[in-house]
Amino acid sequence: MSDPLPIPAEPYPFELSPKKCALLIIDMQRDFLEPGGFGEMLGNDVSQLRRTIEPNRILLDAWRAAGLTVLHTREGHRPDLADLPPAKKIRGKSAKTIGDPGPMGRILIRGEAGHDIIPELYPLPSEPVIDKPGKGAFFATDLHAILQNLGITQLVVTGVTTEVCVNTTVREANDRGYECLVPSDCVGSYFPEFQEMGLKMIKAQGGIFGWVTDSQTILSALS
Ligand code: C5J
Repeated sequence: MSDPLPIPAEPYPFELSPKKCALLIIDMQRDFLEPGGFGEMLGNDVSQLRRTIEPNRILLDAWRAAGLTVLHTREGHRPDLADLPPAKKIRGKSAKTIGDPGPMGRILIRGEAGHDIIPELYPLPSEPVIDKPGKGAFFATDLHAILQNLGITQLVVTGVTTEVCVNTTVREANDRGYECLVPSDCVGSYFPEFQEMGLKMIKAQGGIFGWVTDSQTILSALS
């Protein structure tokens, strides 16, 4: 595999350095994606997120086959809720909130079924899983230290949701000096207009905080 691998992207090609580039899969959790989960309970159309599963699975397989670094994140909280800001607990004023009993166990609580990653993309024991209490994967986690220890300087960021945890994480990563590439078909939003704008924001102004491509373009370069 050549290094760097030029990946056609917007606003201009991304120079992917395989040994320094990790696949970071954001919050592909059962409660966000599965019918009957917390996301659907709130009235969201989970099919908007589920279309990202297959492209993510294929990209993950290719990444693993190439022997490259993979990390996963999960949004959630301690069972005692000590890391849950009161403002986040009451946000939305919905009848059920984080920590309450939900359709797949306590909502967004570590160790509960709904908090775990969907089976299609389940982490291997060798792949770090970052449990994050916030939207960004760098806030209150050891992600930055792990990436630095692995010599990672670039991230391919996938997962859900495009405008919330993916966007927040890409912004945080950019501020810490990482170069981020986002494959549009591997990120999803419950809201089509946020999907479109979330991707536009990343690549605007000469790639203000990242690059956008699609998974097939990355796969073609890797093969
Ligand atoms: C994520 C959320 N993962 N939308 N969470 O984006 O609350």
